[in-house]
Amino acid sequence: MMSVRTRTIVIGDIHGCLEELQDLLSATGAAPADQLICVGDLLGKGPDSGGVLRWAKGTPNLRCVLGNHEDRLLRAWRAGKTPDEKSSDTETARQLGASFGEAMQFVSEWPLFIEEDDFIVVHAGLDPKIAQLDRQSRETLLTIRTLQDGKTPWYEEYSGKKLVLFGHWPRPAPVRRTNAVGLDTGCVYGGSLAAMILPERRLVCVPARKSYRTKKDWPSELR
Ligand SMILES: [Mn+2]
Repeated sequence: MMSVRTRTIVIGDIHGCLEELQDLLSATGAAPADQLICVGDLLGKGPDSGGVLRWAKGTPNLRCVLGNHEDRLLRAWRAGKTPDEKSSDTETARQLGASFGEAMQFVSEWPLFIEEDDFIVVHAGLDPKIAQLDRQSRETLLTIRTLQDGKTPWYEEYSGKKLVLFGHWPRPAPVRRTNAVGLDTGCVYGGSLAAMILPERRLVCVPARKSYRTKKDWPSELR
């Protein structure tokens, strides 16, 4: 009998792009036997955060790490406020509608990282000077892009053996290094939605149907 090895499909920042998510699941041939992991920022900025959240809740083979957008929504929810810090959060809450509280309850269970024998999934990245994952600060895990010089990407100094899969920093193409893979390819800005299939490390990207943000909101990396 042939042994069937479980695949893990790690998915980049979805930001409410439900149609592209469905395209990506088709392109990867995702099946219930696969383990799915999202790098966080499933919600916010994009067209259908409610639909993406319903998909997440209804997908038992999925795990998610927390993204900074979910974290900001959670903080507002815990403070008993409708998010108003940024207009895109207000729009996200509107898309979630009556299920906002239920959504936040669900998201509040997401961890800051997932560590397996041969990989780590985290939203933004790691401080390369700190070897232990559980000693990384919440702020770092959710938001790091560069080191303190403001220009060196954190992963250029990361020397760990374990592969880190991350999102948070939209780029025209995935960041692909021996021990770090960046999967935010700016779908919500009209780029693409990326996934990496493990253990073979195959990248799959599907193009965005359109840009869901006006050009003035685009990060400089995508202009
Ligand atoms: Mn992010």
